[in-house]
Formats: sequence, structure tokens, C-alpha cells
Amino acid sequence: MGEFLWGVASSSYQIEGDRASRAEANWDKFAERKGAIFAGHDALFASHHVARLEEDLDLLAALGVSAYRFSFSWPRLGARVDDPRGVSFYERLVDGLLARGIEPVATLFHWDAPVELERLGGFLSPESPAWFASYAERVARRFGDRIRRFLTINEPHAYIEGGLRDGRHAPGHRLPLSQVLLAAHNTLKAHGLAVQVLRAHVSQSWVSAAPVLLAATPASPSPEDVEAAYRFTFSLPTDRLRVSAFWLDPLYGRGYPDEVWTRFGSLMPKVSPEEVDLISQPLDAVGVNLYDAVRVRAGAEGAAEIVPFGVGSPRTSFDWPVTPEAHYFGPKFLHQRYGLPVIITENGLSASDWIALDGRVHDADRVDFLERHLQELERAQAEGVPILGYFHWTFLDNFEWNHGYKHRFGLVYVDFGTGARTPKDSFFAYRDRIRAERSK
Ligand code: IFM
Repeated sequence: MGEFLWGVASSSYQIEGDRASRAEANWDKFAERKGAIFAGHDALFASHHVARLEEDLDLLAALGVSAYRFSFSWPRLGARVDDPRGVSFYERLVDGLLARGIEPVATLFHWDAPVELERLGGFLSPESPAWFASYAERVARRFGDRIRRFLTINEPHAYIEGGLRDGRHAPGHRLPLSQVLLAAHNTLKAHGLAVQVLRAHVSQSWVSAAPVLLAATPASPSPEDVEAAYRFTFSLPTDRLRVSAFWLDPLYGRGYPDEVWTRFGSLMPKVSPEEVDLISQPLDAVGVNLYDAVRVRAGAEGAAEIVPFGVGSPRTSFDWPVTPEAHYFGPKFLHQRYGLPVIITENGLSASDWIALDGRVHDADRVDFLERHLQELERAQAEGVPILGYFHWTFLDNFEWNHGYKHRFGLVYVDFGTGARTPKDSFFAYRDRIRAERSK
């Protein structure tokens, strides 16, 4: 229970491939739209993970992780009833992890939804929380004897806002904000019901979720700047849903923040006190995907002002700023606000990696990135912030949604044509770090 979870994370649609043996997913349909995915890429083979499961399990063992975060594909398990092909695949995965001493940490929903349910409205349907609960129950009954750690939903803002408002993710709608907010609320209710189901069917269950933390960090150590960063982290500066408090506050018992009501007003669906309670089922930790931060200082009357990063400051190939201090302030702020231990369910970077003449992948940027972020987590831990684990995103280079295969996030390089794997330098650096930490 007390051991730090050293992990890597992945998601079903991004790596599995093997399209032929599962039901149609929202992203399959979306990928058929002209111009929806970079260069017309699709995930028919993705990272060939189903085909190469044994090899991947051996790579995870060689990496030495104590935990592996993966997601169940709802379309592979079957929209409403179990598909034996999907069940048998995940049994091989879970049993293979356990045989290698790796703890499975399973996400229920990482954006791949069955088309059969999307046609009925997906998370816009009032029935969607019940669909999700019954899917969660199938997972719990089949796998709850071997998996005790679950994450319900991954980055709901990306699915809801990206998929229903901006049209850049599946299912590719551009709906009015009131509809988007309704789907968001249904997603949170689905989470609440799923937690209840997992608690009922999994002994010693450990449950959390994986929204994004869009952290703010202070431009200076002054208490005013730190306070401004805290407040900015949990504010809604615009009407966009890629903000932390919209999701985290209701999940962790604070209800929707006041700013949600002042900003969205009558566009919000009716929210009853019973729904607020349903959404805030007790969780075991605050799980967050933590990639980067904005930097702020206290301006006039303490209001946060964004301080731009300097010209030439480090950025990933996705153009995300490199902000390791987010891993110090982010967990601190989360613990301060919600009073629970924190777990980093994703962190990583996209880079332009290739196989060098010596046959290896020298991703010095990722090696450095990883170490810097781990050191900041350790700084927070040293100051008493309980941090339960760190999951690097990601294990294998994969299908990066609407960006196709343009960006590589993996510790393992994948040749997307053949599926051949080449562990990168970062794989070995992380392996050595984990080895040293686990032998302490
Ligand atoms: O690849 C995604 C993942 O699916 C969700 N979190 C962010 C990653 C990088 O964009």
C-alpha cells in the first residue's frame, strides 16, 4: 500500500490497433472524415500493441515499473454486453502484468466510445451515466479480482470540449455551449455511478480520476505571487473548460465553483443536491495529468497576471512550455485544496525522435525532462506533500489523436509500419532511476 507507484501510462485507442476484432469506435468514424486527422492517419494498427502484447509485457518488465496504467477500450469489451475477444485480450494483459510483478492501474474511459452509443447521443443522453455504470460493472465483475486500482475518466475536457464544442476530436461536433455543459455534467454523473459500482464489486478498491491539472506557478517565491498562482490554478479565466476547477471541485466535494454559475448561468443544466453528492463520491487520491503550467504574478489588488515565458525558453515539439516547477506547486496546491494524496497519472513530452546511425534513439531532451520533473515532485514530497506515484506518458510512441503519428511521446520508439520497437535512451534512464529508487 505504501510503496510509491513508478509507472508508465497508455490508452487503448492510441496503441492497440487490431481494428478487426472490436466494435466500431467514435474515433474510427471521425478518422474517416477528410481533414480530421493529420495527413489522413488512422489507428487501424496504431502501435500494434494487441499483436505484440507479449513483447510489450516483457518491455514493461525490463523497464522495471511497479505499475502500468492502461485503459479498457469500451468498443473492444462490447458496448452493452461482453465481447469474448475483448475480455480474453484484457485477461492476457492483466495476467501478464501480474505474472511480471506489475500492478495494473485501469482507466475506464480514455475517449474511445462505441459508435453504437454515440448514435444514441453519447454523453448528451440522459441515459449515458447508466450506460457507463453498467460498463463499469462488467469491468469490475470480470477483472475486480485482479485489479484494484481504477481511474474512471481521463481528461474529460478534451473529450467534451474537443469533441462536442470544437469538433477537433471525435465525435467532431460543434454544439452550443449549453449542450456541451450538459454532456460535461452527465460525464461527471457517470463518474460518480462508476465509483459506486467499483466500491461495491472490488475488494480493497482504490479509485480516482485523471483530469488535467492546468497549473499556475508563481513568477517569484513571494507569498503574494504564490497566492496568485494558487488562485489562478483553480479559476475560470475564460469560458473554456480546459481548466482544473470545473472538473476537480465537483469531484472532490466542493461542487461546481461559483465562477461556473456566474460565467455560464442559465447555460448550465439543472444540478440537484443529489447530483452534487453523486459526483463527489469519496476518492482515494487526487489523480491529475500534469504537463505544463502558466506563470503568474500578483498584479494590482492581488489579481493574477500572466507572465510570458522568455524568448527561446524551452518548449516541446508540441510547443508546450517545459515547466518542471509545476510538479512542485501543482501537488502542493492540490493537497492544500482537497486534503488528499496526489498521484501524477500522466506527464511527458512530445519530441522529434529518430533512430540514429548506431541503431539507438538518443532522446536527451526526454531524459532531462524526466529527471527535472521527478526532482520537483521530490521537492514537494520533502515538504510533506503525499505523492503516491508518477506515470510517465507514455510507454510506446502512439497515435496522438487528431495529430496522428506526428508527435512521439514514448519511452519506446515504434516503427509504425512494421511495429518494431526500439527502447530510447529515456527508457534506460527511467529504468535506472526506478531501479535505484526501488532498491533503497
Ligand atoms: O496523448 C494524450 C493522452 O491521450 C491524454 N493526455 C495528453 C496526452 C498527450 O497529448
